[in-house]
Amino acid sequence: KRVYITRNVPEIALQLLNDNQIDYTVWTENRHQPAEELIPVMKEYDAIIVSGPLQVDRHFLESCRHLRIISMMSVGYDNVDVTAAKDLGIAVGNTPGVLSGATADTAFLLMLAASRKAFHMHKEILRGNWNFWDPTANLGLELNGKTLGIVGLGRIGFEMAQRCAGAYGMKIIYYNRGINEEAERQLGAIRVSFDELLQNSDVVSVHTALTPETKELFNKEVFSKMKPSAIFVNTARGGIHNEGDLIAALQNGTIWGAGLDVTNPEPMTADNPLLNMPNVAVLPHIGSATVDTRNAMAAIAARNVIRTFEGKELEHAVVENVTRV
Ligand code: 8YV
Repeated sequence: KRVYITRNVPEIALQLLNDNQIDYTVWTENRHQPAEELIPVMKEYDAIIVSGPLQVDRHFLESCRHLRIISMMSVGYDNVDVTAAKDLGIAVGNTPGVLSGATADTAFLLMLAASRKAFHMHKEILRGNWNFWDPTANLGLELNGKTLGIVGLGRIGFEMAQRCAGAYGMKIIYYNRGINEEAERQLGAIRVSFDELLQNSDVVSVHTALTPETKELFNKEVFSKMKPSAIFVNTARGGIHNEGDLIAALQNGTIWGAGLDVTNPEPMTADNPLLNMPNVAVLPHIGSATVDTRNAMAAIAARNVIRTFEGKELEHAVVENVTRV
């Protein structure tokens, strides 16, 4: 049995594969290997551990003769054609739960950094502009007692809501397909329509998957319904906002600020106007990037592969393990 691993992964994953006498190849070059380059190689492999933006489409899957599982080292799987995997009898695993705290920390950090223009101030100091103090300069917004609107109240959204309710007594409203009883009971969260959320939130934080329904959900029209004092936070997927519309909304004062761990496209270039806006904080997709979380993600990704070879159910399945058709 052989496993292809698309990026360097924490040692724990390799240890688990070694312990189970499973051979693996790790792509170690410092660039993402594109699908067309990987396809000819994949004929030799029974499993793939995917980290990063590899496009796993129907053509890719049809070309992998022996593939039994796509083991995502991520919670998101928007880059995988799940229907094609199902049709071809290829399992798909992911790593939910273990990254919720770290990702919510990143959302919280970005919200706070945007509200106090922290990244911009840091840049000014690096430029030698420490003495730009003035009583009317550098003014941010406070979060205490404000309203947080969560779009997609799953595990990560819940952790973000918990942090904001705990730290600032923020009122939590949410837009979600279903009711989140735990959030309503524990945090007094109130489920509202999308428009109500936009109109009433001081911070809108996105925690939903990228799907055809959420693709560019945040566009010119949607930003125009938000408060001019609102902060938009996206730690989910860059594809959920239209970046041109976001830039325009920030430039013309439609909304106040933004905190982004994900951009559209990724990577963003250094000349992106978002990087020069005082009220905007940007990070390079580091939501789950802590030692503890990445170890936990790598271990689940490896165990999902091992369990597939043992004919067992996956630890976390997007497409359950079935005999390959
Ligand atoms: C990963 C993520 O870092 O879990 C996700 O969906 O976006 C991140 O945790 C990224 O997908 C690389 O695997």
